[in-house]
Amino acid sequence: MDIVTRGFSGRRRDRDERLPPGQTLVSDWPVLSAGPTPHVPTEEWSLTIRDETGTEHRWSWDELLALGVEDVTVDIHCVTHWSRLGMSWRGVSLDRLFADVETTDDYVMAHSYGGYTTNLPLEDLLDGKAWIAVEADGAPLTAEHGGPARLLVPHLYFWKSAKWIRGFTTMPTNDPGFWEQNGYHIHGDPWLEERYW
Ligand SMILES: Nc1nc2c(c(=O)[nH]1)N[C@H]1C(S)=C(S)[C@@H](COP(=O)(O)O)O[C@H]1N2
Ligand SMILES: [Mo]
Repeated sequence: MDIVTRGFSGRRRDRDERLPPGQTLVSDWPVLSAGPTPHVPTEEWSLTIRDETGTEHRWSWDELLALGVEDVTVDIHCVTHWSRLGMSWRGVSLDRLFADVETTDDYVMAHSYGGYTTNLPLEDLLDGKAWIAVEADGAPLTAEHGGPARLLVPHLYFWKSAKWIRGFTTMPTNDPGFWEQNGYHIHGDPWLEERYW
């Protein structure tokens, strides 16, 4: 990957303040996938939230977009020490999806096409903190970066941003997902360097 040294847009001090401890800026966008890339056509794609009663809330591709897309500019931080600042994304806020869901559970497991999982407290997904992203850098998400849609939770390390998202299951306890079972931190705040445990 290219490490940014000079000429990156933004004042150096501003960049430094936005870079969590132990992170290095990159100018390209590395691909990190634990397995093969699923290819899911949007006509076959759906997103499901399953709550503790077994009730399933489901959105087709068109239904997802009909909830309303928004543009966000955020920084992303990978636990393998690279960060990208000021990335532009387009997606649907998780607030819109969970508006319909009544749950007393405090946690969710995110599930992806292909089998990847990652766990999150519900409070890290709500109040404008997370999106189902469908575009990045002004173009539809490529399959390698999680298209047609991925979870985007920019305030946590990027392994929490599940590519090829297919849904969420609510959970009463914070059960570990794929990387969390393999030594990554249960929460993953880059400002606290919650990398491994
Ligand atoms: N489904 C799925 N989502 C995933 C991964 C994965 O292997 N499978 N890798 C995670 C990790 S470790 C990172 S750093 C980011 C990488 O996203 P990118 O390849 O778009 O940079 O996706 C995260 N989401
Ligand atoms: Mo990662």
